Amino acid sequence: MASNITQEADFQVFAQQWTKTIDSYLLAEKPTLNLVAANDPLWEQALCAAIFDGGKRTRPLLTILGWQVVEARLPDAQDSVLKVAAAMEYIHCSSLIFDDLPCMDNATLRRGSQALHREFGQDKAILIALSLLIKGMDLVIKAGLKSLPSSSYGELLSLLINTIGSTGLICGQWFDLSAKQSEIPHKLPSKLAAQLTELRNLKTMPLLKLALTSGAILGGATAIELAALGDFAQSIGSAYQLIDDLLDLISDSKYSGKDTSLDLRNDRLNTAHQDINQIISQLQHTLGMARIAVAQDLPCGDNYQYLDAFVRYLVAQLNTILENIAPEIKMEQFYSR
Ligand code: GRG
Repeated sequence: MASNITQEADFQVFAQQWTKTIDSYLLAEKPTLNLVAANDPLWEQALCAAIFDGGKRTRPLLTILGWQVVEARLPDAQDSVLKVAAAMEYIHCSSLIFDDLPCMDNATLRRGSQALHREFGQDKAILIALSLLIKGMDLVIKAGLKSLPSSSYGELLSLLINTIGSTGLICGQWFDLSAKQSEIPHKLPSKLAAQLTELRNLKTMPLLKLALTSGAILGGATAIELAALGDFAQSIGSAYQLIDDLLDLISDSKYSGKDTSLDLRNDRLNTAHQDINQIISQLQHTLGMARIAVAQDLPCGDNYQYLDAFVRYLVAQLNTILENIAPEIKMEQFYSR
C-alpha cells in the first residue's frame, strides 16, 4: 500500500505513490453488464477506453488527499475512501464523454486518443457515460453507508447530488453551451465578469470540491475543516479551469491530448482570452486565496503540506504551458510556510 504524506511534499510523488492503487480500484469496480451479457468484448473495450486512455487522476488523488489532510480519523475507512476516489474518476470520465459529443463541444480527441463517440459511436458513448455516472453514484452511496454516521452520510449524499445536478456540473455546462464569447462586451463591469466566470467554473469546480471534501468527510473532518477545504477547492477549481482554458488556446494537441481552439470554434466563453500577464496575476490571486483558506483552520503539520504541494503542481503545469506560448514569462512558485 502507498505510503503516507511526508515533509518534502511533492504532489507528483504523491500521485506516483497512489496511481497504481487508484487504477486497481478503477478496474475492480468498473460497471458491468447484466450477467447474461457480461462478457461483451465491445462493452469492455469502450469502457476501458473511457477510463484508462490517459488522465492525470486529479480527482481521485484529491479524495485521498482530503482523507489524509484530516489525518484519516475514522477507523477502517481506507477501502471506502478508495471506492469514492474511483467514483470521482468515473463521474469525471462520464462528464468528458458527454462534453465531447457532437451536440456539445464536438471534440475529436481526448487524452491523446479519439473521443469515445468517434471510436464507438454516439449511441455506445452515451450508454458508457451514463453507466459511469450511475456507478460513481452507487459507489459513493455504498461507501458512505458503510463508513459514515448518518449525519455525515446525509451530508455526503447532498454534496454528491448538488455537484452533478442542475446546481453544479449541469448548470456550468448549460451556461457554457449558452453564452457566446462574441456577444460579451470587451469591457464588462468587474462584478458581472466575475459572475460569468463563476457560472462557467461550475462545470469544473464542483467535482474537484466534492473529490476533496468527500475524502475529508470519510476522514472524520470537523465542520470548520470542511469549510476550509471547500474554500480551498473553490479557488483551485477556478485556477484549474483557467489553466484548461489556456490549454485550449495554445493549439498544441500533442501537448494537451485534446482538440485545441475548440472554444474559439464553438464561440464559447474562455477566461484565458486576455493578456497573459493578467492571467498570471489572476492565478496568483486565486491560488493565494486557496492557501489562505486552509492556512487558518487546518493543522500546520505534514498533511497540510500536500495542499500546498497541489498548488505548486498547478503552478508548474501553468509554467509548462507558458514555455510553449510565452517562454519569457514564468509564474513564481509559492513556498510552504
Ligand atoms: C452530470 C456527468 C455529468 C455531466 C453533465 C457534460 C457536463 C454536464 C459537464 C462537462 C464538464 C466538463 C467536461 C468540464 C471540463 C473539466 C476539465 C477541466 C477537464 C479536464 O480535466 P483534467 O485536466 O483531465 O483533470 P484529465 O484528462 O487529466 O482527467
